Amino acid sequence: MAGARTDDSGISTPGAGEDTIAAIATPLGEGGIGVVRVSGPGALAIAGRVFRPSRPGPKGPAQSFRLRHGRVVTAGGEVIDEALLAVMRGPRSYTREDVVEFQCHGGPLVVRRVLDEVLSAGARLARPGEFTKRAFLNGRLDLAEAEAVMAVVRARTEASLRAAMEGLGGRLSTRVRALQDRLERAIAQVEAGVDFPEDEIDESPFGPLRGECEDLRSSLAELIASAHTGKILRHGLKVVIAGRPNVGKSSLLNALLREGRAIVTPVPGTTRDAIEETLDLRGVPVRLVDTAGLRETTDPVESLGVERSEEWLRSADVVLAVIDGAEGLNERDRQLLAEVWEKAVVVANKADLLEGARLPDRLGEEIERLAGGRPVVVVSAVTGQGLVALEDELLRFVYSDGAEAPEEALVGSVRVEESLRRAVAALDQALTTLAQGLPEDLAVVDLREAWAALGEITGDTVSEEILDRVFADFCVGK
Ligand SMILES: Nc1nc2c(ncn2[C@@H]2O[C@H](COP(=O)(O)OP(=O)(O)O)[C@@H](O)[C@H]2O)c(=O)[nH]1
Ligand SMILES: [Mg+2]
Repeated sequence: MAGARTDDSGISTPGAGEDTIAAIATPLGEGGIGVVRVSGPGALAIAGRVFRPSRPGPKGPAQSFRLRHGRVVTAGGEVIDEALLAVMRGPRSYTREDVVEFQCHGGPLVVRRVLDEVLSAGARLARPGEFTKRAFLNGRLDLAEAEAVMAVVRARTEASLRAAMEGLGGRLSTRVRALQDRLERAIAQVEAGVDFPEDEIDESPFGPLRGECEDLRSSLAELIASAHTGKILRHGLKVVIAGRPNVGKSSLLNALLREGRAIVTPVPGTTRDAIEETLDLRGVPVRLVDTAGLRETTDPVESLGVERSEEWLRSADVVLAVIDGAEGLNERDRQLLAEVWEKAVVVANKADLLEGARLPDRLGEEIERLAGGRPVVVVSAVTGQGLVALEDELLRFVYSDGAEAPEEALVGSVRVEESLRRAVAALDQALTTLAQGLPEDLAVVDLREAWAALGEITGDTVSEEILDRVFADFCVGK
């Protein structure tokens, strides 16, 4: 069993596993099997109390990694279910504690009753993420990997899953630890230099440290840049479809959702003023928002609606500024383009009504001028012309210099991004100190701070508060 962990900063986190926790690990509902998971020092004893094997097993403790068939029974001897019992003794288990799992029939009531029995036999109900938290506290996963567990669970598209699996495989953690090692070496060198200042008097002592700090800083900046892609792969690219009435916004949404492109969320996130659907666009989750009613009123009293639509536009990663290619621009189109061009893809719809299915030169030139060189795609929501090109444009927003493929999107969490930014700020401070020609040992404080900020990513230097925040986001039973 793990004791309390204490790190250099003196922050201690309570050891996992004084008690034994239990939860339903499968979704509630009808299914092939339902799993009740139990972890902690009492797991085996609890299994002994509620589980009657159908055949007498080997004497002594149950064998690890063997399934046993039997029945789950109440204290009074009533049979609740026929089940398989899996025993995974610590430390070779998910939490590194003794773990048992009951594989029951997958009905909501039967699984619930098995859990109740396990709780009466001495376990306590697990909090969300508590199994993974124990895995972290017992050193099986670091904090970045623990976060990746939930990213894997939540992934709904191929690229999202690939990025999450990189995190679970420890790629981010490895990179971060390597940077921490370099910081440690730099600190050690400075401290050695401080102890023996006369020895090094002739060599320019500030040069190498400054170079190393700049190098570290750019490695961190690269990781931060990958957060752009990482966050999109976790939360979806938010694409807001905007334009005046009748240009074909709703038709465009439907065309983009057409067969072959799976809708990720079966229930559309409908709000009063917009419809949102998440679709799988070549492996990338894209949240398409049709701002029904966006500026569809000329009534100034309805300014609330306008404010809302402004909010939608602000929150968008990309705005599809839809115009009617056959009608050309009016004042409202021009206003919209002026407002959103920076993150816009201009979509000239109704190409099927255009001669030769292309924009008249003068219209094309005006759009070019208004949209400051942003991409213009000519489409038809009716015939499907131009939709593939539009998708290409959308995907261009996903990958960046920091990450050109899902595997490179190592940073997907805001928490990690914040820690990286704090490490960069500390290095900047160190660089300022060095640039001012102040003694190197003054920069050591900042280097230590950068080191500690990086340690928060893997959880080596982390407060209980951050831990609670990370695991509160988990599902029960994970
Ligand atoms: N010919 C043609 N008509 C279209 C196209 N897209 C939409 N429409 C028509 O334009 C009208 C308005 O479309 P709608 O999607 O409701 O526009 P919204 O008000 O911007 O959501 C409807 O009658 C659509 O059938 C298109 O690409 N070509
Ligand atoms: Mg509409």
